[in-house]
Amino acid sequence: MPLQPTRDDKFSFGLWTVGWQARDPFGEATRGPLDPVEAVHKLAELGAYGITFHDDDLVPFGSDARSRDGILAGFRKALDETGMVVPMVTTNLFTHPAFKDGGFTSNDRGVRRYALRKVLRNMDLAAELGAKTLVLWGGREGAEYDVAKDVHAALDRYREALDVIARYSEDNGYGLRFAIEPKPNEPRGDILLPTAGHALAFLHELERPELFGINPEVGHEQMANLNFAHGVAQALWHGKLFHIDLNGQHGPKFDQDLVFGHGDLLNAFALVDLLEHGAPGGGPRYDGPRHFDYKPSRTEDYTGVWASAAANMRMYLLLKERAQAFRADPRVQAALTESGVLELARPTLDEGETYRDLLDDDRGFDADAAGARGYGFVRLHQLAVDHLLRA
Ligand SMILES: [Mn+2]
Repeated sequence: MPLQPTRDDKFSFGLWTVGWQARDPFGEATRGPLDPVEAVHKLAELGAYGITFHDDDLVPFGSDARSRDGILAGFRKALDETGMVVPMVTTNLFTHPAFKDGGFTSNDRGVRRYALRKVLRNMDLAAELGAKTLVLWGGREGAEYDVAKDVHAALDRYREALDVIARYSEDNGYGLRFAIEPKPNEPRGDILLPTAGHALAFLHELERPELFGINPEVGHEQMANLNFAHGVAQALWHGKLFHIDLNGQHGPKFDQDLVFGHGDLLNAFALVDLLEHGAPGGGPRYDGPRHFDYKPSRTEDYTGVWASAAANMRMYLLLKERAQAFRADPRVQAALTESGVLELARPTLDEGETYRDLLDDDRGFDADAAGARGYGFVRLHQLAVDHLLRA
């Protein structure tokens, strides 16, 4: 399988990823600014099909109408020249000091109203550029102090905002889908909707839940010490994997935003296997953009930035190739059967069987034999590792 990415691979990057100037809480920028037009050309050359952005990544906060129009014209020209698309757009509700206590859930009502206007205006731009998905990352929606945030009221305001956003999209015929991006903490001490599970539960309380899904990010779930592939499997099970942010993270620590696969490689293997093939016993595959939300490390110059962008795509394709070999291996299929992995897809009750029938059926089951059985999971896992290492 060729490791050169093509448009069919649907690789996309945030403008804020390759464009990150590597300013962190302890140090100044180590790289100069990147022109969005150059980002489009360079990513297209490397094999990406899409580029995404926060409103302020493309049109700097506070720009007047004239410079806005100029920037957009140049950006659109670059898209036309390269055939790059904008599959997703998102809104920055975190950089400006006004958002220090949040956007939709700020204790300040004026800020909440301003945040909503900012998102609605960004939806006009999203629709104009043909984006299908609006990602909602509420990085400042949260608190450092438990007594300083009425979480009940904050969730009411969160729901209110998302209901307004959905109505605006439907009334204008934009047909956008919305993807909530969970994160447990950073920049706030605690962020609302901290994990995939919280976001999945919340979206069912909205006026139009069918328009909402989630945008889980590898590092965000792993910061909470959760299994990312399991979270994605559950999102797929709910039909709610609307978008995905791929990157790398080493367990619970600050948000590292490493290249995809440069953290927990085994979990990345399981993830790509799941996205590409669906669950082993049957289930939906993911057909949306493979979106990289990483940060080229602060140690890199622009040569290193483009090398890291290419590394994300190469990593995905390598894992895809390894997952295909894993699935195609007859020894793996035999091990999956022996381990009962495939049997799990069989309903526990027979068709038409009732709990009465079940209660009557106490013959034939030997609890001691079941307790003595070996599942062979370690052998199965080692087969996966062998394939991953091309052993
Ligand atoms: Mn992200």
